[in-house]
Amino acid sequence: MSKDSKDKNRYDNVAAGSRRRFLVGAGTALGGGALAWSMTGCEEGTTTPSAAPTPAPHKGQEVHAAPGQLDDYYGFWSGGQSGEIRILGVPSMRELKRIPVFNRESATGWGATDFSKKLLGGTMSGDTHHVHLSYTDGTYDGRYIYVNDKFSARLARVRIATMEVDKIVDIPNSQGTHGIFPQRHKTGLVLCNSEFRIPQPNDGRDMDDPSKYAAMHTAIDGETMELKWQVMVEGNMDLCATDYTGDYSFATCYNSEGGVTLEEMMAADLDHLYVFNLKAIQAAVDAGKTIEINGAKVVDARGADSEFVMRVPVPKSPHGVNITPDGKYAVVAGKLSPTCSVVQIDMLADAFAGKIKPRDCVVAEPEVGLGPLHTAFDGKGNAYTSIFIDSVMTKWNIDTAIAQFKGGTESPILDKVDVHYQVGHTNASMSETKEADGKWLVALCKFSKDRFLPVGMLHPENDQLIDMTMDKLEVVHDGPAYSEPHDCVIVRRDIINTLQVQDRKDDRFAMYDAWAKADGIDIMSTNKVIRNGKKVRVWMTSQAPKFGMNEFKVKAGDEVQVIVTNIDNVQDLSHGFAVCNHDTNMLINAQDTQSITFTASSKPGLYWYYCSWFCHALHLEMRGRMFVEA
Ligand code: CUK
Ligand code: CUA
Repeated sequence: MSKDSKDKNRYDNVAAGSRRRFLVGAGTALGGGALAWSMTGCEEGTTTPSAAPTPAPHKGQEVHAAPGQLDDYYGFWSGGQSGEIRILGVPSMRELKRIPVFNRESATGWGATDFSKKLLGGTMSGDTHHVHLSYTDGTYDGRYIYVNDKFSARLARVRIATMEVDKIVDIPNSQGTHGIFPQRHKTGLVLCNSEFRIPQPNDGRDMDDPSKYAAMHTAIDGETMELKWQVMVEGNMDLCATDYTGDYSFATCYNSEGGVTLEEMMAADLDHLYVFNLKAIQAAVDAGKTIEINGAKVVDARGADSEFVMRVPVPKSPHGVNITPDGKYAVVAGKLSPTCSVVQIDMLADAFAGKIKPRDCVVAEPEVGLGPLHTAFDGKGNAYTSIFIDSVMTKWNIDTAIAQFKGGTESPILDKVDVHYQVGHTNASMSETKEADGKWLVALCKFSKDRFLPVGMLHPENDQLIDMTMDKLEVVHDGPAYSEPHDCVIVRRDIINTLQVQDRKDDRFAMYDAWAKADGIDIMSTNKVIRNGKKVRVWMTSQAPKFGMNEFKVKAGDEVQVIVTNIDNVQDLSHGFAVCNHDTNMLINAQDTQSITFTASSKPGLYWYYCSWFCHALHLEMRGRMFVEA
């Protein structure tokens, strides 16, 4: 038997065995067999590549982008533990750029420049899971990208015009900031879930008393990136979503048990979708009905349902929550239940008013496969749910699922396509807007196993592209990805407009302008060394292929700040500034200014500085001498 067919059999056996169980408990398929299987699908030891059979020619949309041809969509991928955001072209799946966010990056100097250091505050790693763009009137407005840091409870914002981070905010009283989602009716609040429950306040009290732990649903102002309020709830929160009207935000709660071990967290057959009533919360905040914890205004909504928070019971350890493009339904993926729960949003007001029970708002619960995680939409009434354990994408019809829930006999399941392997997030072109267009679906697979040449113990992930314009879903591209994208959004290219040269409008420039004013210099033309005790500030221009200064002198151990302004006014004419043997490099784009501060070597001598980004035929000659005097 070939390795492929052996693996296929093993897959079939596990999947068939697991499907018999409606709910999955600890020690059954997910707890033991299936997950263990997914981790050990390959034989131990070394592997040799064995290619899958050549697929039949694809009959749907054009996938390949020929040389020089542009993609129709931008894909914004989170970078997981790499701490970054990545930009891909869709459908070619070509990686176009990485935006460093919470990570230190050598190429651009992010995390080393003065501005990025100020934003990062010394925390140089991050875990980005969820990347979402700002909205106006239910669709992307092309202004900002928001992304979470799960490691250190932060939210960052990228200005789309520059594709650079312009703000980072710390989220207090939170650990494991995971799901985030901006409001969709306007650029308003960005809601952020803390996944891990902690004592409140977390100051050494109640450390070993989980009954006292709580989690925060936090609202950050998407314009100012300031903390507005927090709502404290008893259960943990995983994924986040907002409606299209500004009334509600949502959080899945997989640990309503309040457990601290795996077994405890998986005990209950029903957990919750938390529904947050944003107007009631805002009214309480405005009326001062909050408590203060570490400077945050906190609405305490623990325990029972209230005007602030309602708990819709859904099976079991739910993960993703996604809102249909028409704004009518929240689709909650069951994770440990092979179902998605469809919650009708316009029934929530009656449930808040006590006229119906929260569970009455669940209007469908189709069986979609084992381990449903996330759902995308085509804007034509169909949903596409990623199924982790079965390694499939399931296409299902929402109206048929609702009819089935009322007793109808037609199956809502329209198609299932194998993906390779263990798909986490999925998303589709414009899926999270009212303009969902049903063109391209991606499956972000956590394991790639035999799909690529072996590259050592850590395999790439496999971001697969699926054509969703035909009756049958068809995988049309394997996209190896470095660890570890969780989520992505796919955005029509006409929405994204970026600068070719810097417009100098970010906060960063106010900082340089203040320094220039203090030093009495013209930032765009002055080349000057200004000494202030042990501190030396070097103002320098760059214009291909020369720096404005061929040499400067400092003393051993000086604190040296170099501020470089790239006065070239030409698209893609970027320079770098690197100082040999000083762990110092930064990128300076056209018409941009960047600054970096370092300590001059304790060893007197000559240290060359040079342009590290290829800019000109005489790029190698673009350098100068830093003399470090005793
Ligand atoms: S989570 Cu990773 S697969 Cu962080 Cu959105 Cu679902
Ligand atoms: Cu300037 Cu290379």
